[in-house]
Amino acid sequence: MDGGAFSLREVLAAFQTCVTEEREVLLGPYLRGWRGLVRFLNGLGAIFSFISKDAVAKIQIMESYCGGERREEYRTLQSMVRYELSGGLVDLQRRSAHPDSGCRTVLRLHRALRWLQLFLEGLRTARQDASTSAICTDSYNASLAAYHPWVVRKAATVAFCALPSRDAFLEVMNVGGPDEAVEMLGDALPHIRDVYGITQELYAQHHLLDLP
Ligand code: 1PZ
Repeated sequence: MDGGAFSLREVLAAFQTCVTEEREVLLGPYLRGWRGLVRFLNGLGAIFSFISKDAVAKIQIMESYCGGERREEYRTLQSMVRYELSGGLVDLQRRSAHPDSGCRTVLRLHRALRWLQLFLEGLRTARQDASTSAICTDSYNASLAAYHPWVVRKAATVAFCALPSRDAFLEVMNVGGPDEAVEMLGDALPHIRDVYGITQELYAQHHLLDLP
């Protein structure tokens, strides 16, 4: 598959398969979705590599839990939270004994998923001649930016300027023409929203939304 054209449709479909009938979030497809997003991001240019590097590092941490000795505990987000909290495996005040808990690592991806949701929604509903970098900046400022120090915000804003026009962006998504791409986003977004909502509620319930 490497190097071959791949479609953002399949990537986003992973977030649809995340949610079980019991409304649990499966970590396998969740991480596969992120892998695909990173691959897509890398295709947009080297300027985004500082972003994708951090995302990959987090995905790798989670993949090692999911493929490790305690993989059963990391089948779903819900089982992970239960396991890590009951085992005292989460640093709640400052990063010390468990700096890379699954809970804090997923929280970073979860916050980025909110950005993705806003960005894709913006892209979907914007006028044809809208600026992708403006949509991206707006969605970033309304979500992730709050958690980033000034330097990161600055670097991110500079990188966003390298984004192609809306039409070109819809094109590289590789789902057909602009109309088809917009339609696909309309189908995919409710599932992303759903995954985000379930995670947000789970984390709020367990007071995990501010993990260091
Ligand atoms: C299409 C344009 C892509 C824009 C992506 C928007 C996100 C910008 C985020 C820039 C920050 C990257 C630098 C790393 C920051 C880390 O400090 C934080 C917190 O982690 P900690 O330091 O606490 O361990 N990391 C994050 O916030 C995770 C960011 C993941 C971004 C994934 C973007 C995937 C994009 C998919 C594109 C379709």
